Amino acid sequence: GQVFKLEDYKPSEFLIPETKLTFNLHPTKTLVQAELTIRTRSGQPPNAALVLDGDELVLRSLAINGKVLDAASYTATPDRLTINELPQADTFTLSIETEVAPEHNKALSGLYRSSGNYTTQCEAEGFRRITYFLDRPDVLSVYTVRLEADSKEAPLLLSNGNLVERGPVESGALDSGRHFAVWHDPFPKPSYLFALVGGDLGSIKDSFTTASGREVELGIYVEHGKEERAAYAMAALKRSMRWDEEVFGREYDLDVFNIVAVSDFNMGAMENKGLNIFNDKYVLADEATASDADYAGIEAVIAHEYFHNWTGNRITCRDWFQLCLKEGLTVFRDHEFSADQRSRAVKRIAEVRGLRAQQFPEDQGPLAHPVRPRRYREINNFYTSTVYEKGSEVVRMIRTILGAEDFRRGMDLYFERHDGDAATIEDFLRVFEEVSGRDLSQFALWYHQAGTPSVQVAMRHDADKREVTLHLEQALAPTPSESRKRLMHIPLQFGLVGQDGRDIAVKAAGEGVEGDVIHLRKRHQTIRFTDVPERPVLSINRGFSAPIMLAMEQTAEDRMFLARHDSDLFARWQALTTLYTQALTQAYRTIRGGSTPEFAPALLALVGDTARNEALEPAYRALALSLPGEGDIAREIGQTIDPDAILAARNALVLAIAAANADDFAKIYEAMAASGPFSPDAADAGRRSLRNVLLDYLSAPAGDVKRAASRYESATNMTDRAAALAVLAHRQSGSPETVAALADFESRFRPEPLVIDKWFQIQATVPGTATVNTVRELMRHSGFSIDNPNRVRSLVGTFAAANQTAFHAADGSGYKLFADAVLEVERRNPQVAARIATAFRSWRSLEPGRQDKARQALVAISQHRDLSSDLRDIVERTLA
Ligand code: DPP
Ligand code: ZN
Repeated sequence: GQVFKLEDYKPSEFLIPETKLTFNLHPTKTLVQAELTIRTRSGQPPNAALVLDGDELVLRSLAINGKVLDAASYTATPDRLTINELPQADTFTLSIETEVAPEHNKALSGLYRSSGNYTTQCEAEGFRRITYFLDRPDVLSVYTVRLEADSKEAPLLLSNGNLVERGPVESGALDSGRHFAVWHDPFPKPSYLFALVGGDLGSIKDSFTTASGREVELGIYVEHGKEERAAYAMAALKRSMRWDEEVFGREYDLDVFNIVAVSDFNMGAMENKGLNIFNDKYVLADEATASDADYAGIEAVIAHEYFHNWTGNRITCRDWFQLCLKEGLTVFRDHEFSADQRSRAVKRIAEVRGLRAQQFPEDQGPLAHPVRPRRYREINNFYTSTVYEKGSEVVRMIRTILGAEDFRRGMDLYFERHDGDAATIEDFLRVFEEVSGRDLSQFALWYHQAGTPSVQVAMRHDADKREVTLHLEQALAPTPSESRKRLMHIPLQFGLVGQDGRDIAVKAAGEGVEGDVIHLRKRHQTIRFTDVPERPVLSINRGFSAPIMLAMEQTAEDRMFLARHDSDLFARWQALTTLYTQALTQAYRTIRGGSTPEFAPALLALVGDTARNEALEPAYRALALSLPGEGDIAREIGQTIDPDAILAARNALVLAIAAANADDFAKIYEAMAASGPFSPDAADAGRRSLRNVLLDYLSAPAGDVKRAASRYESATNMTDRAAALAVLAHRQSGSPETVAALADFESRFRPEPLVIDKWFQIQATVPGTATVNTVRELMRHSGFSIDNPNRVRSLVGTFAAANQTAFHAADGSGYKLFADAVLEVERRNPQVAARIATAFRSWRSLEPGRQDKARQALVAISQHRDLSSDLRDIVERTLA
C-alpha cells in the first residue's frame, strides 16, 4: 500500500467553502446529492485537475454549474473522481450524486445501519464512503444537510448544527410517507466531523445555560425503553460543560448539543460538531447493569467528546499526522476533569497503570511510533495509546515545566490565535514558548521520538558535609526506523523525605533544579544539595511527572519507608508497586528454577498495614492492594517470557499476602459493606472496589468458594455481581458454585448485550489453556455476533490482550484460534480486526517455542488473500 509522509504535506489547491447535502435514506439504496462550492486557493482559474477522494462509491451523476459533464471530461473509480475539464473561473458549483447501501456496510465506516437506525462514522476517512470529497482535515466547509426518510422508519432526523426546517415531503401525488429535516452548521468543519442520524429512538432532554447566557438544548437519544439509563450521561455532560468554562474558559457555541447512542460502533465515541455519536457502552448505565468502572468510563468519554468541541472542532488538525494535537490534549483535559470530579491520586494511579499496560508495550515493541508519527500506511491504525495516552502525558509535562499559570496563559493564546484553524503541533508548542519565554525545542522530541526513555538514579549522602548528591542518567533504546536517539528533556518532580516523613527543604547547587522539579536534559547529570540536616530518602518522578522507566538504587527498607510515609500519594503507591514487582520477578526466577518462592514477611506486613490504614481512602487502598498484572510482570522480565511461570509467581504472592492478613482482610471486607442506597459516586465506588479486591484475596486459597458465592447471590448492583463472578471464575474455576453463578448470570442478563459482554470477558480471562476451548464455544453462543465490535472486543479481543496463559498457550492453540477469528472479523470490519490483532505485538519477548508458534500465526494471517490494508499494515509491522 501507499505510504503517506508528513514531509509531503501540501495545502489543497482547491477549497470547498460550502457543502450542501441531500440524503434520501434507504437501507440498500440511499441517494446522496452533494452540491459543493469549489474555489481555488489561488483565486485564479484552476491550473490542474480536481481530484476527489472516494471509497467504494457508485457515481450516479455529475454536473458543474448545473451542466451535466460528458464522460470524456472526468474519470470515476470507486475510490477516486478526477475531473480534468474545469471552468475557467476561481469558483464553481460541483454536483455529485452517489448511491450507497447502509444496510450492507459492515465496516461501520461511512453511512451504515445499526439496529435499524441510520448513522455515520467519518473519522478518519469515512466521509469519502458517502460522497466524493476533499476528505482531509484541512479542508473546512459550512454544511447544510437535508435528510429525507420514511416517517415511520426514521421519525428522528439529526445532523450537525441547528435545525432549520422540517416537515412532510411534498410528493405532488398522495402522501409519500416520507418526511425531511434540514440542518445547518454555521461553523466551518472538516468532513470527518460530519454526522447524521435517522431512526426511531427514545430520548431525554435537558438544558444548559452557558456562562455568557446562551441557552443550549441538550438531548441524548437511546433505544426506546432505555431512556432512564441515559440520566448519568446527561449529568456528566452538564458537569463537563461547566468544568470547561471554569477551568479552560471554554463555552459551548451552538443552540443544541445532541448525543446519540448506537450499539454497533468501531470506537468509543465521536465528537461530530453538535451531534456526538456514541458507542452505547459509554452512555447507558444503571445500578443493575453497569459497574463503577462503566460509570467512570461514561463520565470520561462524555467529557472527552464534549471537550473536543474546542480541542478538535473549533481548532482541528492540519493533517492526520497531527492527530495527537486534538487527542492527546483532549485526553489530558478529560483526565483533569475526572481528577477534579473524583480523587486526584486515585485517578492518577489508574492512568499510570493504564499507560504502562497499554502504551509501554506499544512503545517497546514493533508497533512503536512517535506521538506525532511521520508516516503511515493506514491512519486508522494510529488511534493508539501512544497518540492518546502518551500524547496526554506530553501535555501534562508542558504544564509541569511551565507551571499552572503559564500553562493556562498558553492555552488561552492557543484558543485565541488558532480558533478556526487546522493547526499543527508546532503551533501548539509555540504558544507555550511565547507565554513562558522558555525554549521547548528539546522538549519537542517527546512528540518526535518513539520509545520510552529510561532514567537511572543514584543518591549519595555525605553526613559530614551535610550534602546529598544525585546522579541521573537517561537512555532511549532504538525503535523501528529510529536507530539514533537524541537526548530528551525529562521533568522529574522530586522530594527528599526526612525521617519524620516530611520533605526536607533543600538548596540545590548547579543547574537543572527549579522548585520541586529536576530538569534532566543531558545524558548524565549530577545535582548537589547542601545543608541537608539528615539522611533523606529520595522520592522521584512524583505524580509520574514523566512517562519513563525509572531504575533507582534504593534499599527495600527505603522503599518501605516511602510506601508508608511519602507525602506524594502516587509515589507512595509506586514504592509499594516496585516492591511487588521485585518480589514477583524474583519469584518467577525461583519457579523457573524449579523451587518454591518465598516472600519477605516485612512486605506482607506492609500490605496489611496499608489495607488497615484508614487515613487512606478505600479506593486508594484498593489500588495499593492490586498486584502488577501478568503483562506488567512480563514487561519487567523483558525476554524469554514463560507466561505460566508468571501466573504461578503472581498466584504465590496473592496466597502469601492472603495468608498473612486473612483475619484483617475479613474484618475490612465486612466493614466495607454498603450501608445505604446505591450511589455511583467515587466514595461509594471506592468502598466497593476495596471490598472486591479483598474478596479476591480471601477467595484465593483452594476451596474458599463460600464467601464469593454468597457475595454473588446477595449482590444488588453490577459492580459487586460481576466482581464476585470474576473471583469465582478466576479463583475457583470449575467449582459447582462457579458453574451455577455463570449460568445464573447468563440467564439473568440474556437480553442485555452490554452485560453479556462482561460475561464473555470474565470467561475469556480465566487463566489456563482450557480457555481456548471456552472462547471457541462462546463464539457460537447466541449472544455473540462477529459483526458487532463490542462483542468481538469483549470475547476475542479480551482473550488475546488480557489472558497471557491461554492466548500464549504453549501448543499454539490460542494463536490459532485468534488468527482464525481475526480473519473472520476482517472480512466484515477491517478496522476492528486490525485493532485486536495488535495483541501479537510483544511476541518477540516470549520464550523460543511460543515465539515460533506466534510467528506461524502471524505469517498465516499475512498470507491470506485480499487482506485489508488495515490488517496488512499491523501484521507486516509486527513481523518486521
Ligand atoms: N476522535 C474520536 C475520539 O477519540 C474517535 N476516535 O474521541
Ligand atoms: Zn478524542
